Amino acid sequence: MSYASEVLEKVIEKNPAQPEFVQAVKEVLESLEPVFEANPQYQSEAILERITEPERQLMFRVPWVDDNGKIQVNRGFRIQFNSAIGPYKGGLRLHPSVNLGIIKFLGFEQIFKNSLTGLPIGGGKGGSDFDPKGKSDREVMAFCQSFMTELFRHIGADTDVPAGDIGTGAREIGYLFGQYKRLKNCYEGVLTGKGLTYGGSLARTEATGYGLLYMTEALLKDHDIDIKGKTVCVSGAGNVAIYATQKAQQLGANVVTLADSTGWIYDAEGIDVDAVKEIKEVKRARLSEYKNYRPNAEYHEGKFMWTIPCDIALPCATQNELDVEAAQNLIKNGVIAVCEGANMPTTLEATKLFQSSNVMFVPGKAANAGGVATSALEMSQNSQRLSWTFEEVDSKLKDIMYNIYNNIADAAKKYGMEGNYVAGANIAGFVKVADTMIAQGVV
Ligand code: NDP
Ligand code: 2IT
Repeated sequence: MSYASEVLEKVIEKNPAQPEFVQAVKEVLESLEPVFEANPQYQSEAILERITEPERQLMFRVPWVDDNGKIQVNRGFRIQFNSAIGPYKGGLRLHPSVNLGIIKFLGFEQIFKNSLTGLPIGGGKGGSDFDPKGKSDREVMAFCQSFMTELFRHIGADTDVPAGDIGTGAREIGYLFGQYKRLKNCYEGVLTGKGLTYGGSLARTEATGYGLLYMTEALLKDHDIDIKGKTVCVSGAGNVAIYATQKAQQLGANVVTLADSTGWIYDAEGIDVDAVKEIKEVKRARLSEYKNYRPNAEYHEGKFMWTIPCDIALPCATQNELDVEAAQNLIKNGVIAVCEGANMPTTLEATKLFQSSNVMFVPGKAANAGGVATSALEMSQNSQRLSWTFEEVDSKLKDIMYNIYNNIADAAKKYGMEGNYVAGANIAGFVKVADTMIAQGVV
C-alpha cells in the first residue's frame, strides 16, 4: 500500500462522521502520490501523519440572550491547523450546518491555499452553528460578543487572525473586533475584513471575487482564449459571488445566473449587480425579489441552475453544491472552464468528470486564494500602521493570482500532469509547508 493510502486509511479511522474532512484529505493525498515517490523524506519525517492532525482544536459553549429574553446556546469552533509558515489564518463560518468536520475540512484546505499565496500565513478556520439569518442586529452582537469572550484568549495578531466566511461579513467582524479590544485592552490587527476606519484594507471586500476572475483570466490567456464575450454562470449570491460577477462584467463577460440557498435567477441580459447588492447586502432578503428590479429575468426555486448553458462556471456558494449530474449538464452544454470561488464546491466525482472531459478546472484553494491573500496584505498594512490605495492592493492581488496560476501550472508539469491544476495546487501548496515542517523539527 502506498504511503498516501496508508495515511488516508488512518485518517478515515480516526475521524468518523467527518465526511467533508475525509473528502478534502483524500483529494490532496491522492494527487501527491508522485511527490512521495520522488521524495522519501516526507514519509520518514511522517509529514502526512502530522499535517492531517490539527495542532490545536478548540470547541466551546456560546451562550447569548435573544430578543425575547430567552437564553440560546451555540457551539463555537476554532481549528488551529498548521502554523509552519505563519500565524494561523482563516475565516469564521456562521451557518446552522457548521460542525467539527466542516471546520476541519476548511482548515485543512486553508493550509495549502495560504501557502499558495506566497505570504507568511498558516492555516486555521473557525465558526459556529449560529444562524445569523432572521436575527436582529442586537442578537448578532450578543452572539459575537459571547463568541469572542472565549476566543480572545486563543488569538492575536501574531498568533491567529480570523476573518469572514459564510455568514460572517463586515457587521460581524465589527462586533467581534470591538469585544476583542475591550477584553484584551489592545488595539491590534487580530481580525481581517475590518472596516476602513479601524484598520481594514481597501479591496478586501472585493478580493475573493476579483481574485477568482484574475485566476480565470490567467487560465484562459494561457490557452489563448479571450474572456470577453463569454457567458458565465455564477452560483451563490454573497460576498464572493457578487464581486466575481462585478469583475467578470468589467472584463467583458456576460454573467447570467446567481443562486442563494432557496433559489436561482437567470437574467439573459446580464445580472444587475446593484440590484443584487441591495437585496442581499442591504435588505438581507431572498433572490426571489430580483424580479422586482428586472421583470424579464427568471426566478426558480431549488438548485438546478447548472442546466443553463455557459462557457465558464464559477461555483461560489458552498461545499459539494456541484455534483455529477450538474457536471454532466455543463459538459453537454459546452463548458470550457470551471473555477471554484467557494471551498470544495465540486464533488470529487464531478471534478474527475470535468478533468476526463478536458474541461479546464481550477480548485478553490488556488482560485479563491485572493481573499486570504488580501487579508495578509491587510495584516501588513496594520503592522506598518499605513493604508495602501485601492489600486495598490488590487494590483498586488492581480500579481498574486497570476503567480499562483503560473506556480500550479508549473508544479503539475514538473510531475508529468500538465493541465491538472488540482494536482498542481496540492503539490505547490504542500511542498513549501512540508519542507518548512522538516526544517523546524518534530513539532
Ligand atoms: P456569504 O455568506 O456572503 O454567501 C454565501 C452564499 O451562498 C449565500 O448567497 C447563500 O445563500 C449561498 N448558499 C447556498 N447554499 C448554501 C448553503 N448550503 N450553505 C451556505 N450558503 C449557501 O459567503 P461568502 O460569499 O463569503 O462565501 C461563499 C463561499 O466562498 C464559501 O464556500 C466560502 O468558504 C468561500 N470563500 C469565501 C471567502 C471570503 O473572503 N468571503 C474567501 C475564500 C472562499 P443565502 O443568501 O440564502 O444564505
Ligand atoms: O476561505 C477563505 O479563504 C476565507 N474565508 C478567507 C479567510 C481570510 O482569512 O481572509
